[in-house]
Amino acid sequence: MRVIVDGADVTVPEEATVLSSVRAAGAELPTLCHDDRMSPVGSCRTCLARLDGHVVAACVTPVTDGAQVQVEQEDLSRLRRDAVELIVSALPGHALEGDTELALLCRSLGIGPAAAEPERGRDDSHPYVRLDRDLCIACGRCVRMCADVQGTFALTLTGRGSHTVVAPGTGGPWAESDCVACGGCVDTCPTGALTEPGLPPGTHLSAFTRTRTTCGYCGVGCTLDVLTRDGKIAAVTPARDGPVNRGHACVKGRFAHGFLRSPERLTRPLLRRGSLLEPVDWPEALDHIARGLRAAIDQAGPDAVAAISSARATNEENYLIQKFMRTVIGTNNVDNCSRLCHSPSAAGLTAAFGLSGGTDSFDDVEQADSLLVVGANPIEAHPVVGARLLQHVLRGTRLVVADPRTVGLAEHANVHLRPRPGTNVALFNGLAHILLAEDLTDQEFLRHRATGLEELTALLDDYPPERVSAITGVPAPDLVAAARLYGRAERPAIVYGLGVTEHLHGTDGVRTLANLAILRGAVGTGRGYGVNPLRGQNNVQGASDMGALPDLLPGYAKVGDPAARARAERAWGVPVPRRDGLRIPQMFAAARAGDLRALWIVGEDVCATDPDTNRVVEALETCPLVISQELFLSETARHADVVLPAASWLEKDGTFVNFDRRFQRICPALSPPGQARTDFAIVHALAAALGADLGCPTPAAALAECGQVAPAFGGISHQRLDREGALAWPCPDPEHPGTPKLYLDRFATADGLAHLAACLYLPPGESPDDDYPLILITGRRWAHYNSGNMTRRTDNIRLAPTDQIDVNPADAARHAVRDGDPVTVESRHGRAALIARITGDTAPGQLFCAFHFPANRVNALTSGHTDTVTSCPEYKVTAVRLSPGRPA
Ligand SMILES: Nc1nc2c(c(=O)[nH]1)N[C@H]1C(S)=C(S)[C@@H](COP(=O)(O)OP(=O)(O)OC[C@H]3O[C@@H](n4cnc5c(=O)[nH]c(N)nc54)[C@H](O)[C@@H]3O)O[C@H]1N2
Ligand SMILES: Nc1nc2c(c(=O)[nH]1)N[C@H]1C(S)=C(S)[C@@H](COP(=O)(O)OP(=O)(O)OC[C@H]3O[C@@H](n4cnc5c(=O)[nH]c(N)nc54)[C@H](O)[C@@H]3O)O[C@H]1N2
Ligand SMILES: [Mo]
Repeated sequence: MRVIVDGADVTVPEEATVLSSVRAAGAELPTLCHDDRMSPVGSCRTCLARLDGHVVAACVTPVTDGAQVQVEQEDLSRLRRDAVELIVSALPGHALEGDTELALLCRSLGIGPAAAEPERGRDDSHPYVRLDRDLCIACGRCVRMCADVQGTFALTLTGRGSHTVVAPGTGGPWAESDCVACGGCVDTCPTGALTEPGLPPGTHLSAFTRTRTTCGYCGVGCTLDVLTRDGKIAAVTPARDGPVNRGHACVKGRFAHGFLRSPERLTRPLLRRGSLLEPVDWPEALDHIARGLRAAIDQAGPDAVAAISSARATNEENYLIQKFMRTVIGTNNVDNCSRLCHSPSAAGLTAAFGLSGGTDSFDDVEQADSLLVVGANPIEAHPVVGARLLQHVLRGTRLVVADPRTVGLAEHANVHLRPRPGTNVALFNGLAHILLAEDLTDQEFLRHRATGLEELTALLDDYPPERVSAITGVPAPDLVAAARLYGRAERPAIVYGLGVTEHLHGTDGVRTLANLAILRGAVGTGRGYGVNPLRGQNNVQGASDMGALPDLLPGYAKVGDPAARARAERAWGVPVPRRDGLRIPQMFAAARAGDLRALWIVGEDVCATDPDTNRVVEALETCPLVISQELFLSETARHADVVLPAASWLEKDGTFVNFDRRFQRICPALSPPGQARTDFAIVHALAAALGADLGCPTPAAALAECGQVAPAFGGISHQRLDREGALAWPCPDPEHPGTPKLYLDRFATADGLAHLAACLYLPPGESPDDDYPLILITGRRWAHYNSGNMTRRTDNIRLAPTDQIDVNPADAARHAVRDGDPVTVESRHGRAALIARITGDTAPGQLFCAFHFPANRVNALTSGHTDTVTSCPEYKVTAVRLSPGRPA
């Protein structure tokens, strides 16, 4: 529609307000109580404008076609100025210092100085959020940010009249509140009442350098602006135009950067001399490695060398590492932590649909009218996605959560299915049985676009609700209710996590979950948003896309396929080994057997995060040359022969691929400390030490070369990403817009059809018995990240100082364990020491803990059982026993 703003014609969308029309006309209004990320309230009276003759608050007033809006009028300016002056009159002098929204506004209006006496005091209890109550104008933006964007509802306004001020809803200090430190309140505060330590009140932002990059923690891929000065990070702010985060962030991306300047950061290479790791210079370290690699190859051939590439590192680094292994060493022994995580997704989704990635973009998933969230805890593990899902549910979308625990989203679910850990295949078969029995399938889709229905139908006869209920422990009526919510929705979507994959039959779990979308015709059509894994690490999708896998080249071409090898050989100019390489668990087994003679581990703390720690340590101790490329002296680095100091994501140039297949740029905000180098530079140096040249002198050149080897990435370049922003693969040529939603024409399988899978339910690798009567589930907590090597070296340690183990009250009573007690947990494989947290979030007979504090040795408990198809560890099911007190 058309609106006239101060005489000028502007075109605005249907839902436009006076404020958005004014902005569309290129004019500005002060908006002290408004932020586009939340719904407007119109309380501060600073955005007054005239609409068809009436004075209105612009932020809350809609416009109609042909409306006349006036902004530049004498009386309006005076009213706005009066409103601001009234607000400022209650504030103390320091209110107008620095570059807050209020200070800038007052400077532009010539208002000041403020002069009230400070009287309400500060709350500095929290490491990241500081409150100066005297600067609070009770605009409520922080409260709405916490509710409307983050969904934590931790804040409220208390007090009366001019004494109204923000406070945690729990009363008491901020540090003890429900706040999860997303930073949204700080970000929106217009006055400096809420600040973060790096940008205290009075800060002038022009003094900082701003670098746009992508978060290097989880796979969500938040766009962040990093503010630096004098070689240090002052603050990280979420970008309003970030395609996934849209101005939001979480405690990790926003605040957990203190590890960068930790005194424990590695700044020099280390070389083992006896029991000590001693600092050496790069030439000596590289020479030692080169001699070790040559010796390994001379003694036992190139397959005696293996590399674990890093899902924390960039695409370009992963590309270079696999190229190094394949062309300089001559082996396919290269893998990445996708093995421990979503390798069953890669295998399962490829078998079902043809490509190794989620089927739809998250923006689409957010349009679903029914969500099935399975074995995922996005509120803690992918907080920005979790917040978006939660808001979607609060707006009325129906939600089924399938998780043995009462995870954050489960509290808002229409149906919460709580299957026994390890029984997903029975659960999904049971849901499929009901879809068929109640005719909730898409017959047309099944006839033309899918295959395998007959076999599946026959199998599903054996999965009626009663039997499924007996296996899973989920009441039959809940199964029926969940199947109907999914089956009757017009646009359902499935989102899932490690609760599906990290099992003995994880790939079967992915296949049988995909069955639901196929039966319902909710994938590759406009009638639903497919099956979407919440990939874990910042670049785990990318590490696999780049071919850091033992059986697959860049772009998922099979190593065994002569045509694929020929394509790579053309680009690389050397033969590519044809035999599949070792997977991570096989690397350790080969090392223990004496067959693997050199292992290069980049950015993975295998002694903390791989299962059955004692056996991993044995492997490293047997292997003659272990190289750990790290930020810190991790558990793994302690067992290495050479430790190489690496740069972190905030110090690097390149790209990551996020969970919905988007390539995004990362740019260095700082230089690496001391002699630390980027993984990119280290691979090149290692190649040079062996007399080889890998080509690809820059990250941009590496991605360009990758595009020649892998046609799906052929249209993606640094230049284009810098110009256009994120691009979802497949993107085969420079004119291609990318493919956020897959399979609209056909599936990428050989026959173009979606493949239903008839998988029998088989029990998990471990079940409770008299010796080990409880089932331990392991997973994540919000404040720490995986091995914890980074987050433990930030102030997040003040938010969560230790790992706790969740115990159901019934089990706690039986084992004489009270909340906060130290406990010992034992499995067939090892023993761990934890602190008990008594909670009904875990079901009786089940325990839950994270693995963020390696010193507690949680992964000494987990078993060597792995997914039968992909070797992904069964982290989610371990039989254990619990006893009060610390280990003897
Ligand atoms: N704060 C934080 N965020 C992270 C990480 C972190 O360490 N900390 N790590 C990142 C990484 S690498 C990854 S892969 C992602 C992981 O993200 P998620 O997959 O969400 O993480 P988890 O907590 O490991 O597991 C998810 C859920 O699976 C459930 N589950 C266990 N067994 C079963 C089962 O048999 N059936 C079903 N239906 N559910 C089950 C668990 O109860 C748990 O709530 O998070 C990423 N984000
Ligand atoms: N019990 C249990 N164990 C689990 C899981 C579980 O659910 N339960 N989940 C598994 C999963 S899904 C995953 S992904 C793994 C994760 O396991 P890891 O990959 O081992 O965990 P991270 O803490 O992410 O560690 C990576 C290491 O890389 C270093 N690093 C960070 N950035 C860079 C970089 O740019 N370059 C280099 N060279 N180093 C860098 C960090 O200091 C850190 O030590 O853990 C697995 N372990
Ligand atoms: Mo992961």
